Amino acid sequence: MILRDHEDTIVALATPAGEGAIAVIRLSGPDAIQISEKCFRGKTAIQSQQSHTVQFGKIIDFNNRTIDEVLCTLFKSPKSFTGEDVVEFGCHGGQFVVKKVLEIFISAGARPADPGEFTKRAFLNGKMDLSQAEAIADLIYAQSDRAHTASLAQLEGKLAQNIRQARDRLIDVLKLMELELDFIEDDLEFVDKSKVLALTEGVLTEINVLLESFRFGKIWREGISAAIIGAPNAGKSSILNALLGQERAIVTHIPGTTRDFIEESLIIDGILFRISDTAGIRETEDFVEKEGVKRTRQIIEKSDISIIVVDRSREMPEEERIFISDILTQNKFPVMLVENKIDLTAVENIKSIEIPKRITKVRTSALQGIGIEELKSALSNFAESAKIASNETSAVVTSRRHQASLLHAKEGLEGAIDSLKKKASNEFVVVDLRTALDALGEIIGEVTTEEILNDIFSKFCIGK
Ligand SMILES: Nc1nc2c(ncn2[C@@H]2O[C@H](COP(=O)(O)OP(=O)(O)OP(=O)(O)O)[C@@H](O)[C@H]2O)c(=O)[nH]1
Ligand SMILES: [Mg+2]
Repeated sequence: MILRDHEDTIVALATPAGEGAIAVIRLSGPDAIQISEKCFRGKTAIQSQQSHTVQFGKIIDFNNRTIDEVLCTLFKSPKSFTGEDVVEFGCHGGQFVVKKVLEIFISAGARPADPGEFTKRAFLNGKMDLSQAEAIADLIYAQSDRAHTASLAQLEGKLAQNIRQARDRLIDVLKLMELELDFIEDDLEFVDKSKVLALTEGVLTEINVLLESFRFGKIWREGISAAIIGAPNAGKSSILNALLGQERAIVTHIPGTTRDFIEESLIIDGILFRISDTAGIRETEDFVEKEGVKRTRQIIEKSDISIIVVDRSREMPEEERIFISDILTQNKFPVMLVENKIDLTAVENIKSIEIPKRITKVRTSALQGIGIEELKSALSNFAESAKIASNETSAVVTSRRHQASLLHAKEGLEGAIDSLKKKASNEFVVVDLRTALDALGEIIGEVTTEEILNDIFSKFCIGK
């Protein structure tokens, strides 16, 4: 654990910047009460105010001028968000007032807080573990129901609980192994290695379950990336607009209208979709076509799902047919097929594509808004199928940082299991078990470096 100098008292605006009915300015630190006292005139001194109560009063500057009428709420250490003395002032929400009040507190001895510093202090004072602190940022930034549920579960400490259990078990194993190391000269073996192996394998299984949960955890937190691809003029931009219910992408009858990559967010059944509209796969010049195909393939590989759009009213060029058949039959990346322009007379071209049964097919007329709801349900079904074994009570890994640490722990455990099976000497097993233990510790902050902390808390907003 890194101990930082917490002698100073920090101040920041805790509500969003800009005009609002009220703005909350928060101070935390050993001098929070004393500094507040200098700038506040209420019925009683803050010193004698009861913790967790509010009193009305005024903020005054050093010339005794009233700056604002405020409500002062006191949270005495250790029963506060940060664990330190915390004073919160509810001011009127004007930008000028806020700036002025902040200036007064700063000249009275407070320091402007760094991003996430309140939460960081809460973590360092043992108010929460690291994964819970991160959950706060996730909760603030949650854009969908699912992201909200997942971050709330993490805030309640579900993930931390699982990690702690796994660590406790590893610590037991390590104690046994290290004890034996002490007696290495005596060539004493008093640990049942098959038991150690079984325990380690048990922990590995749990880690694998958590890693598996990242498949949908990632979706909950970051949403699903869905790319709309297809030939020029197939109606890709029209479909994006129809899904969004607004004219976001430019639609014309000229093939090659969309040149850039457009991405928009859409929530379907509580899941966030990040839908991108791409330039069509070119067919004019040989070179450009190849480039286009290459790029489209890359997009398909990177996206969680690709929506392939074909124009039913147009003969499909051979290259396009081969390309699409190839993608559909490969079964490498999740795709669905949209046959667009069903309001027009269909040509037979679609029939010549081999469409495997597992591929979801939707028929649309983006122009007339037909089939758009079906497309949304298809996307929603895809999201549902991606979250497989999840249930509301099990821990879900949603953060890439946690995934990286879990992968690291997995490596360590696999190494230890390998050494145990090979009957390698204890040192090897111990080193790998320690690696796993530390990697797990990084998730909840039992093992941490200033670097990890700064990286996490710098992503927070100031005042949090
Ligand atoms: N009749 C009919 N026309 C459509 C339909 N969907 C799109 N269009 C028309 O097809 C033309 C091309 O539509 P876009 O949405 O720009 O097609 P795109 O695939 O984005 O084209 P590029 O960006 O050029 O690759 C426009 O004139 C649209 O109005 C449809 O369902 N029915
Ligand atoms: Mg377009």
